[in-house]
Amino acid sequence: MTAIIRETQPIEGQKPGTSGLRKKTPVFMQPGYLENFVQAIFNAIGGARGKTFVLGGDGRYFNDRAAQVILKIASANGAARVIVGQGAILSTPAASHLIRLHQTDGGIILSASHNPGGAEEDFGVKFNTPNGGPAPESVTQAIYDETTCLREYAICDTDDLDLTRIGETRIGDMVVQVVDPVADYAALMEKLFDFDKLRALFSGGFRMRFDAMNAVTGPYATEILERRLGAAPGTVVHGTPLPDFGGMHPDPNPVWAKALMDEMFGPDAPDFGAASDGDGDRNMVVGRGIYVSPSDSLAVLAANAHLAPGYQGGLKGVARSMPTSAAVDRVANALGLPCYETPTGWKFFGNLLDDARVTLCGEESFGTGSDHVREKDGLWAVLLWLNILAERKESVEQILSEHWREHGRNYYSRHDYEALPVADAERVMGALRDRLAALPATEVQGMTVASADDFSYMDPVDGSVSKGQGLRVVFTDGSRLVLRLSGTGTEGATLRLYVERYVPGPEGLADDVQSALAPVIAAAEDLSEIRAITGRNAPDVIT
Ligand code: G16
Repeated sequence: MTAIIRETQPIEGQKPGTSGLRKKTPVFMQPGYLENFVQAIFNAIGGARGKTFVLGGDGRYFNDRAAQVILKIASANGAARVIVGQGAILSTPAASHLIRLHQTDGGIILSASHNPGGAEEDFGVKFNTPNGGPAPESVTQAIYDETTCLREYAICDTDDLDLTRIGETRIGDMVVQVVDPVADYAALMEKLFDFDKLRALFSGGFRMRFDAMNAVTGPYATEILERRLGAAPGTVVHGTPLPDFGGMHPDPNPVWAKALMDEMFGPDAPDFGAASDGDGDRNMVVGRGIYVSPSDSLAVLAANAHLAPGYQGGLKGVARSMPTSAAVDRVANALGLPCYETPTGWKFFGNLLDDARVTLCGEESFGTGSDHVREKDGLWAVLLWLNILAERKESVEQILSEHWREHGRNYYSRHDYEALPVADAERVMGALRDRLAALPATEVQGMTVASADDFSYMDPVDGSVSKGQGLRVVFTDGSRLVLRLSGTGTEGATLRLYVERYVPGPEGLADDVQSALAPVIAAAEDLSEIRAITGRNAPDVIT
């Protein structure tokens, strides 16, 4: 086995987005593309020599071959050990846990998350730091800088390893430790939740459907829900991870998890439904006949987390991304907890969690998590819901209604305009940005603008500043609209419009969401002319 140095050229466009580098699979499969990026990661963190990393991915097309390449590059760069999930499989939260459990120097996660997978679909590579979380902007910028001047990479000229067998092998001096991808994660869940109570819940006839969307959570959910908790066989559907997710779009929302929604709103619906995404960090929760928006889910979990053993001492604080609704703020206020508002991207929660300022965080994009790892965690959120249901012995609908009665309801929705020409999307953003300064005190659709700005965040722990994180217009009645460009797409630009309206109750807590938000949606069109500029009549996805 020899380590060889290959000459290369910088490749344009290797700038990590909201969550790592995501591109079409054929782009990643071009000669040198993956190699350059991985070498840039190692260069940016001061080299790999003597270090230990975790490696795994969500099993999408090219996952297996990419893992082999990364192992060969790691070895040639002098890494001491790489801990790999069996078959190069690890869910994102499980990878985060392994990075922390073994106190490694970080990890490489192969995933484009909720984006479709396959030979012509999406692939991605993400570096997580030793705290288990996505690399902060300072690190992703350093990686990008490396990609712009890279002239060579090191790689071992050797056969592929057998990653299907648990145990240790080597590439040169580097140990490759193949581990069960599920075991350590499941053990962590057993510590956080009352598995006896959950077993009793299921043996008492509680019925659940978990749609793993042919993605990575299948084996995790089957082991935990069906084997350890005794949920009926068949509780987990689409439980086998497939390289193309069986053609599914593994994004757990009412549009892409339609079969689950139909079942939960149909006759004889189970008590509880949930879905997870490509790499297992997102979740959608549905009760019988009622959908739980991610922002409401975060608020309900914050209000009830103390019912689960892992959180019985209460929460230190909560955090949400700026476009996420303020429902959790109301809970924090009622409980006297600090509440932080960060830019979109889980990486912004890392410092708050490490500094023990918050216990729970969440985002409107179907992400919820806690300080148990440094990623959002889909199955964790589902188990916390189950623990709460087991303790409260009420339905999802009862819990939500009571929550709104107590705290009021933040009606909320996100409208996505996908695959727009970049220039059109930028024109929409530019048009609104130019008007922001003049908006306060003006009237739009019968509402008065209280404030309007381009969100900028100063990390309270390290003082770093992130600018240009989304345009927001807040009205005096607490209604709000936010416009930002997605940082995770691979095709053109995706424009996201987030709309919110607060109703204190007791009247008007059970209205249709889109109708309740109609004035804010109309105000968004007045101010940004999305439809006029893009020529689109309606959003592609509404969540
Ligand atoms: C990633 C980030 C999330 C973010 C989401 C949407 O999720 O980890 O923090 O909310 O993207 O980002 P955007 O609106 O920029 O597309 P995931 O599940 O794709 O890793």
